[in-house]
Amino acid sequence: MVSEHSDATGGDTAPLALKILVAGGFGVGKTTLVGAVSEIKPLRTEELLSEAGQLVDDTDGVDQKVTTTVAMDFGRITIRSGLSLYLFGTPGQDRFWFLWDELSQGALGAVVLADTRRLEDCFPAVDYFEHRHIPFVVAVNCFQGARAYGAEEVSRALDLDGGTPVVLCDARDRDSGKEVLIRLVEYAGRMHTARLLDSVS
Ligand SMILES: Nc1nc2c(ncn2[C@@H]2O[C@H](COP(=O)(O)OP(=O)(O)O)[C@@H](O)[C@H]2O)c(=O)[nH]1
Ligand SMILES: [Mg+2]
Repeated sequence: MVSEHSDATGGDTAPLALKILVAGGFGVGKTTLVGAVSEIKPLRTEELLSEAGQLVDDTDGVDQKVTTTVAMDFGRITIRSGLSLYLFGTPGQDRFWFLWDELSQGALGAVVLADTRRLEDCFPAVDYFEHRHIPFVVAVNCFQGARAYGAEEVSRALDLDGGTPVVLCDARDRDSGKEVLIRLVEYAGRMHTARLLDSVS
């Protein structure tokens, strides 16, 4: 967790900046989500899919996708006065797994984006955060043409631990993305508090 203590008066209003990861399969809308909610011009490291990459990157079911995020997306959003979130979109392809351990250092929690047409693509991200006890919410990006599933169905299909929130969203919509982030901050806050209480009891 990154926190700034720029308040010279030492009041209790020091701005808080929390680190959030945005994960999920290739083409699920991570770059779109970070771009939609970010107040700063999102930093992207998109590259045209090279011919070589096209042989490895599975673009089945991903419409008109010609770029891929090779390292990560970065953005910032102020949730309320004094509380900012720094968003790190993790690379979607398995060959970039090695970056995750670095990225997840100090993260409050994660958003796992899911597309119900290719739900299995988010299994690795779900496994990763479950194993490391990093709080996460699953955000179902409701693509046009995809059959609408309820949050309950998605939760069962992913075999999530009870309590892990599932939120339906539109990654292109700022308010929708912000709602996902607020759910995550609330949920992660509860999880961290519960762990803290456990550790002292
Ligand atoms: N129809 C629709 N298209 C979307 C949505 N989110 C993303 N896309 C498109 O899906 C493609 C993949 O999105 P992108 O954000 O690059 O995926 P990433 O690989 O997870 O970063 C892009 O062409 C987006 O414009 C959505 O909610 N609805
Ligand atoms: Mg991307």
